[in-house]
Formats: sequence, C-alpha cells, structure tokens
Amino acid sequence: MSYKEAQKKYAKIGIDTEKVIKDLAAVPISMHCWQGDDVGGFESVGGASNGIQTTGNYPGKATTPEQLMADIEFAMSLIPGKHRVNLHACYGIHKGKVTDRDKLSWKNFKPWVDWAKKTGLKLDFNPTFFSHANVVDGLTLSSPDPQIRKFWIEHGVRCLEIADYFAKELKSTCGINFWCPDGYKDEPSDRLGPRQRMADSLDKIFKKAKYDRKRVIPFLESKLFGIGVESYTVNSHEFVMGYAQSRKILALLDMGHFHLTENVADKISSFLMFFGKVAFHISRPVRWDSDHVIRQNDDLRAAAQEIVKMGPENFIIALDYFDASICRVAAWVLGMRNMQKELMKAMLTPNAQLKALQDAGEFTAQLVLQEEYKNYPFEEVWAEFCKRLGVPAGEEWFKEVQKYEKAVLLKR
Ligand code: RNT
Ligand code: ZN
Repeated sequence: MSYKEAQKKYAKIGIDTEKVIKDLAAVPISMHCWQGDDVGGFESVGGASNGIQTTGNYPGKATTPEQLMADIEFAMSLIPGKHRVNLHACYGIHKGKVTDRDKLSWKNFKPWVDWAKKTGLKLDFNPTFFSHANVVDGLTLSSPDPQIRKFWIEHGVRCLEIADYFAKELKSTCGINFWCPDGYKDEPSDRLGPRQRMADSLDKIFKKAKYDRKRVIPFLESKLFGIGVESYTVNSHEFVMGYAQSRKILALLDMGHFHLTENVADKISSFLMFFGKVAFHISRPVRWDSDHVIRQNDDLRAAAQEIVKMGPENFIIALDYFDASICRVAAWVLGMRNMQKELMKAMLTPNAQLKALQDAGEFTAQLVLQEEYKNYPFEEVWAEFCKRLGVPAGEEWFKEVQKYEKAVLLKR
C-alpha cells in the first residue's frame, strides 16, 4: 500500500494523516543521557551505585563528555524530529579536580550549553542523589544526620540554579526531576520521621534556590521500592502526590515504579485534572523496575493513547531506561522511535468516535473497533513521516548504528 492509499483509508474514519505527521513532528521527547554510559557520569570511575544499578558489560560505552555528546548526536540523526537531552548532575564537566555536588555551578555545565546551542538541542536536568559517599544508610534528604541533609539540600539548590541557566541560555523551559533513593531494606520503626525530614529538606531547597518558576518546571518522582529498599520508600506515590500538590510543583510518573499489575496509563487523567501538566518517565519494568528498553507493548500503547487524547502539549515526555547489555546507541534510537511510533498510532485512532460509542453504551462496537483500528496501515504513514524528516523509515537505521559501532564505539 502507498502513503496515498493509506491516507485515503484513514480519511474514511475521519483521520487526517497530514495533520498527524505535522502534530507528531511537534512533540519533543527528552532523551536521557544516562543510557549512553550506564548511568556512569564524569565524576569517578565507580559507576552507578547507592540506589541505582545497571547490568551488562557491552563494549563501546562513552567515557568522556566528547564521546557522550558524539553518541547522542549520532543517535539523534536517526530519530525523526527535534528533541531534548536530559542531563543528570553527575554529568557535570570537571577540569582536573572534581567539584563536589554541593558546589556545582553553571560553569560545570557550560560545555553542555555550548554544545546544545551548536546542535539545536534543548536541555532538561536532574539532581543526582545517588552514586556518592554522602548517601548514608541509603538516605539523602531524609537522613537523620543534619550534616548529610545539608549537603544534599545544597545540591538541590545548585541544580535548580543550573536548570535556570539552561532555560535562560537555551530559551526553552527546563524540566528538573527530583528522585531520591531514600528508603529501608527492612520494616522501619518510624515511617513518619523520614517523610517529614524529606518534606522539610525539599522545602528548604525550593525556598533557597534562585530560579524563575516561569522557565523551570520542577517535579518529584515517586517509587514503590528498589533493590535494598524493599520495605519502605520515603518518596512513595502518596508522599509525592501530597507534596507536589501542596507545594504546587509537578509529580512525575515512572512506568517502572508501581506494582506490576497496576495500569500506569489509568493514572494519567487524574494527574492531569489536579496538576494541569504531567511529567513522565517512559520505562519498561520486567518483573521489577528493571529499566529495560521500551518496546511497542500494551503498556506503552496505553500510555501513548492517554497522552494523545489529553494533548501531548500537557506532558513532559522523558525516557528512563538503561540497558548495559546491548549497544547503547541502538537502545536510544529504538526507544525514541518506539515512543514516537506509539504516539503516532494513538494519533491515527479516531478517539472522538470511540468516545461517542462509550457514552452511548455501545460497548460491543467499541471493543470491535478498538481492535480493528489496530490493524490500519500505520506503517505507510510512519514511513512518510520519516521520509519527510530525513531519517530511515525501517530497520535500515540499525545498519547505520552497526557502521558507527565498528568505526567509533568498538575502537574505544
Ligand atoms: C530510578 C528513577 C530515576 C533514575 C534516573 C537516572 O528508579 O527511575 O528516574 O532512573 O534519575
Ligand atoms: Zn525514573
């Protein structure tokens, strides 16, 4: 089938494929820098630790800022559209001695901003509350030790100011996500205290930092559990909902941070009603929060459908996974394209018609059509979209990655 034929077929169910192509090209996705080096960063050779971990030892990972920037640029050349790059504070650039987290400033990120200006990419940010000796007994902002809390509060302040610098320099709103690994392996005796200290530390951060709320959007990420914190997570879903709602910041939904039988897509509409905007970490848990590369599976489909129905402009779509067992550049490209494919499939669904069937109680017709529309000729529209944006439509992109791997990655 040609694009023209597909266009006609979609027109019959009220879908304008030209509009879909235009709309999808306008949806930026924040690509996580940390898939490029297994959440390593540039502070030490130790790698990810204290609350986060990757598995795998695939060759070719980026170990310098230049390598990471080159890999991101290469990956972006195979992804249709203009996107954003999500940096973590541990990716600061240090000449000689490493500036500790509580002393970081815009100077450590100037090379990233220069690079962003050159490439036309926009930046988002994250304080790094892990991979550091001051994560004591698994705690950061909720630590009972005031000195430890002070260190991490200062880190949060610095990061908000760096986010403000990104937004100002790049003339683009910067999203900044707070995720803390804080929690306990076994049943704590006090569940309230750590949460009170966490709220107090976060309040101090937001009070002290000098940043413009019009150009910096802070959000707090919740989590159910992690390895080593199986029994209690300070920033649980309820804590995050309450904190974010009362402090007028956003809450971030990570698809890997819920019970596996929970439908994360179902949460979106309520979030949107009460927050106005939703920040998302698109990830894929396999039996637990394993951060596998996202696939075109039912979970991603359901999330994309909700995002499209509620208006992609109301979402901050960021990817969050890190697989160290496969080619990292391929992992980026595949995940970004999968996200875009699911968004496109959702845009190619006659949602108004299906909603009318629901409201009329026509549940048989609703079920039948929901299924039938899944087999419409999405592929032709995707190919046309890629062609217009100058990137390969099908699996040819992987050949380019293999060439890059041979010429660049495997020589490292
Ligand atoms: C960890 C959280 C968090 C991190 C990144 C690196 O469980 O999902 O978002 O993955 O900050
Ligand atoms: Zn996350």
